[in-house]
Amino acid sequence: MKLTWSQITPEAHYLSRRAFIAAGMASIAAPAIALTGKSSAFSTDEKPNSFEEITNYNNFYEFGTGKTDPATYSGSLRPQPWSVKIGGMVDRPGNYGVEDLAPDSALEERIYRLRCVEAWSMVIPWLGVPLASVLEKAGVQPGAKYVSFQTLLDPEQMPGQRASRGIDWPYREGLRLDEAMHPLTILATGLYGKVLPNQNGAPIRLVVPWKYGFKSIKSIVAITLTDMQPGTTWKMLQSSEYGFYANVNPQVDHPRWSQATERRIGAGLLGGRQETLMFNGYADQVASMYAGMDLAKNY
Ligand SMILES: Nc1nc2c(c(=O)[nH]1)N[C@H]1C(S)=C(S)[C@@H](COP(=O)(O)O)O[C@H]1N2
Ligand SMILES: [Mo]
Repeated sequence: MKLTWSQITPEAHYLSRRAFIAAGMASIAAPAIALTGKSSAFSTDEKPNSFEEITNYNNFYEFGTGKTDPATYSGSLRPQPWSVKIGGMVDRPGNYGVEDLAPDSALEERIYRLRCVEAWSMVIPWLGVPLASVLEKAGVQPGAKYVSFQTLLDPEQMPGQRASRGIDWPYREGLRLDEAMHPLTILATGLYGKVLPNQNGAPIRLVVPWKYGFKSIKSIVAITLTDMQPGTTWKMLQSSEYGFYANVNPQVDHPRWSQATERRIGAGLLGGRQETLMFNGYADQVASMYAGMDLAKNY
């Protein structure tokens, strides 16, 4: 039986309250509502990283490229009210409120490994809903083959967008439809039993645990169903280094570094490196989607 986070740590509330204060402006804006999620057989029983680690070591270039920049500067993001424009090859296009796409009553707790392409990793107790449940609300049309996602474009709320950093804002990501419909793929609206902090992609972000972290796009404002592979930010920036698939694969190195091992954040300077697993340890669930594909070419 899987325990939920609150069952494992009765002191979670005390700890997260401290973290809440430590994380500064960005999370003070989030209401201190306790969210609960049904436990899931997809959760790992590995020890989650602390709330402090998860909310102070981030990649969110819209707020700067330093790991602490998102925690320091994301207070300018206004995650409420927020709607997601779902369009393209769907029966019911329109603007959907976050509370309708991911009602509190539907939330599941998914404790997932997150493996960044930069070779660090964490374990994060997300709260969210299957992306499939959201796509079913909009009604996917038969010809649709891909799903594309866009982050908010607003340099006033996201000052990092004033600098190009080679990125053609907004940040964009995409999945094949079968990947999008896979039960491991979620849209997260919370973590550690609370509303998603701004630095983690408030109010709603993608989580695809078998792919490098850059696929898990934050602060989503648009989801579009298409019949062509959509452009994706890191591939557009440097396609020789970052592909569309971006499946975690210890056998296919990044041109500038090995992907064979990873540094687990918080595991300590000495004991911190561990082997990276194929599909980030989710091979039993996802490998069949890539049967017959050359994963060295489709990186
Ligand atoms: N919009 C947007 N989404 C993003 C990013 C970003 O810079 N902008 N960084 C990605 C990368 S590289 C990683 S590793 C994860 C990090 O998620 P976390 O900060 O919640 O751990 O977010 C991904 N989603
Ligand atoms: Mo990343």
